[in-house]
Amino acid sequence: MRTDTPQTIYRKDYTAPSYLVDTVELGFDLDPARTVVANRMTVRRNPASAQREIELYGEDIELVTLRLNGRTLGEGDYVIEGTLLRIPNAPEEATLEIETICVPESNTTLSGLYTSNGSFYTQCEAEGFRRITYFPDRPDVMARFTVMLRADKDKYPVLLSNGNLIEEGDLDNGRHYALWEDPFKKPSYLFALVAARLVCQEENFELADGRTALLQVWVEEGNLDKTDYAMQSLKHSIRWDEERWNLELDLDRFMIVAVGDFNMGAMENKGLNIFNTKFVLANPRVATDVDFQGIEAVVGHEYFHNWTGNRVTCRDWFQLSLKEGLTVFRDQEFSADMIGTNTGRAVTRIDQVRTLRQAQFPEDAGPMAHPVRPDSFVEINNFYTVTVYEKGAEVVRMYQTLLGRDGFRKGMDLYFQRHDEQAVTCDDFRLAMADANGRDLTQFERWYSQAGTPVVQAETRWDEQAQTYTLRLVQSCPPTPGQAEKLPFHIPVAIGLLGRDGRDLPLTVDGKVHGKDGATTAVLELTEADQTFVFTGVTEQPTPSILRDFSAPVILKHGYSDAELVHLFSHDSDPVNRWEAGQRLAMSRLLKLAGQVAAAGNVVDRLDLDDTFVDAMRKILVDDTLDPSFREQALLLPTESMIADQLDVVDPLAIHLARQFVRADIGARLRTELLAQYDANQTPGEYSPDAESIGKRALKNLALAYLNAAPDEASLALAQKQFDGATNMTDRVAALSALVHARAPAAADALQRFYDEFQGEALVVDKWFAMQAAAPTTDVARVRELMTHKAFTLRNPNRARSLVSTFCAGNAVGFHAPDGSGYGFWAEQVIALDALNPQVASRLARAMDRWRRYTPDLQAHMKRALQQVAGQAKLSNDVREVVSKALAN
Ligand code: B3K
Ligand code: ZN
Repeated sequence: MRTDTPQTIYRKDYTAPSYLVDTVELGFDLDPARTVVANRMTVRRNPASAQREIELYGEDIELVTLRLNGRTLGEGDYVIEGTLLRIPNAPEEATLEIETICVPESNTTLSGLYTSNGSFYTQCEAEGFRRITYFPDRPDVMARFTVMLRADKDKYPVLLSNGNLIEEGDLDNGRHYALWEDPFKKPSYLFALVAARLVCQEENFELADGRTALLQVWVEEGNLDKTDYAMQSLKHSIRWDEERWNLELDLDRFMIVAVGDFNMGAMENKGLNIFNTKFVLANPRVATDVDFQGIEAVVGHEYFHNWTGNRVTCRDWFQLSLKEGLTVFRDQEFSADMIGTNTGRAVTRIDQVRTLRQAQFPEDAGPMAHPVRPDSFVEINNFYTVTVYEKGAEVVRMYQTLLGRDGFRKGMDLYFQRHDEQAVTCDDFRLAMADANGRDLTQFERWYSQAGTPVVQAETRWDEQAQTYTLRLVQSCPPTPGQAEKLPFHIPVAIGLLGRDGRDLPLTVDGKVHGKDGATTAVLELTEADQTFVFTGVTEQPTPSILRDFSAPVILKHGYSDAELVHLFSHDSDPVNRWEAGQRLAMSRLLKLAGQVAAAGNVVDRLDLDDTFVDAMRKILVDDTLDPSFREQALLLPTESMIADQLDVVDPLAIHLARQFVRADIGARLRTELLAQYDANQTPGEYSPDAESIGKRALKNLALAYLNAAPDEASLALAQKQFDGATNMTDRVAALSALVHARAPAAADALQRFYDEFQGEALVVDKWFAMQAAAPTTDVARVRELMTHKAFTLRNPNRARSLVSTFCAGNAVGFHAPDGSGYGFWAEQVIALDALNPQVASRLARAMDRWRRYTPDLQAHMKRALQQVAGQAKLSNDVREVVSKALAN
């Protein structure tokens, strides 16, 4: 917790490290109240640096001794300023021996070495290693690590660290030891240790080159019945990386450890991935389909980091997207390949587009907007964002769209060939792509340097006489903090033209014939601010399907008529744009209705939903030729946050009421069809998280939700019956949530029964809190009451998020109560959490990001709450950065 003025760090100020570290030997005497860390490292001057001082970082640790080449250094030999320890006049080469003490049991930040349920875990990315020992804790210093762990054998029977186990044995006083050695050099942020009472599921797995690797999934006793899916996902990940990228596991042993107290999803420490239990533990009884999918994606993601992140790492934290954007792209492709079918791939793509619109576009339009490769930060932990991750993945995807799959693969191969075991930059990646394909990707760099979501405006004209179709694309990008003017981006625009019969027309653009091999999508390259493309041989007035597969993270504007959208919604061969047409139809209705509700003073009165829209939805709903998973996506309305994003003045209640009206009206008018789909998409028999079953359950449960949006006795009974008879968590929570959202009289009883049955399962209790936090019937008073529940604690990130963050970020009606009580609650919780865990607090703080967009009354309340937090004398850099950027002009 700091009280000094936070410092801004700039990318342009990067300098090479003054000293390099060749080897590090760490010795840990683990004790929750007083852990002694002995660190011996060999360092040498970096020829690439003009700086002559050794620079080490340390935070919240007590320095006991510091020796240089055997000589103990005294006060005058080194300088400590804040977190920086400098040793001037250091020799070219040196052995440094440093002893420090830390207190894991009182480390509530969950960064560095901490205890969870009595056992030891670490989290070092981004700058947690300095909370363990003094070190040049920056990603461009890569060293070989050897780690000796010593701890009480009874309490901590399992001692793990990175790499290979070299030796283990017993010591005096009931203690034991384990010696680990990581054969690869790595930056300190990838260091990890675990000392715990755990059990594991393990397996020997044969790699492509014939070697076998030992795979282990470590969990607390009692959770061994929930490790199968993580293990299976790990094996699939290893195989996929071999087959798609020719990348092999480079270790003899690969471990995953699940821990209940964890700030984010998981961490890719070399050979010892540490995971939030949420992304490991699953069986049908406790985990939903979405949980299973999350596990596959995150296990994949962390495993894929072994090459994109670990073998090739980041030069500095501004380059974070080099590893995160690329690894998200890889995990997205993995998930899509695991499904295999075309629609399956498209459904994963639609999900990605929804995430961008739900979270990234708002970020890009708010006070925390930053480029994929930021230019500055106060606290790097604030930059593990949807922009760096998800928009970063879109940027990587655009290379593949521009270069083709083979071209992209060549670029990847060259990237590894050039940069294995190096710490590099986003530019290095871009250059590998360019060089491997003989392409100039200079302009493409702007995707890394310019923030904000580009807007592409499309105008079209068909000339019957000349049989030409002209497409004019005009791009612009709104200003973002620190960037008033933007230059044109290099945007791949995938396009197809639909004929009157709904089929794709053959394409000839600017003299180039596309689709020789039957493909009827062309990838246009928009590089100018205003550019025109001419299609020739167009014999009929087409309907344009622009930005197929969401070929770029932009906002596409085009004056589509309802008739054109219905045509696309019924026929587009590109499933993503087919879905998109439905979203456009829905959005125009939602915006109009929200306006009407607001004008009537937030009363839902005489609203009307047109037949065109309802009929279009009906047609998709009953179309058995379409996968249920696609139909479910097509029937999902844009979220309240996506609607808000379209408005200059946001009235959250009006949006909610309008959206509820549409849901209820669809529920009532499509009752027969929804019931039929409910019956047709049952998945009897043993639960399986395969894509087809997941799709069926999703459509069935969406039908249940629609039916209960305007509930009658029969729909409520259906939900109750599903709740009572559910054999898996997906169906159970869907039914419970239908009852809760319908304000069913039986909801309270169902919630209680749910809690009673699952109170021993922490992850299910999180769902129980989250479901209540998100219900529009839940107000601040109810949240406060839930906070007094014996199962609630702010100290566990998952639990704090399940109730407090879900309410603040996922319950617009309750949070934006007209009296400002939601904001007062927010301020209180941000402050309370900040004292415990700045990273979790700072995430919560972002719930107020877009406060300037709300109605004047709400804005005034929000500003007061922000000022209340900003006015705290003691605040972490994390929260300080977020609230001061929100308040800045
Ligand atoms: N690399 C970690 C995230 C670390 C977050 C530090 N605040 C997980 C991941 O992206 O795989
Ligand atoms: Zn990652």
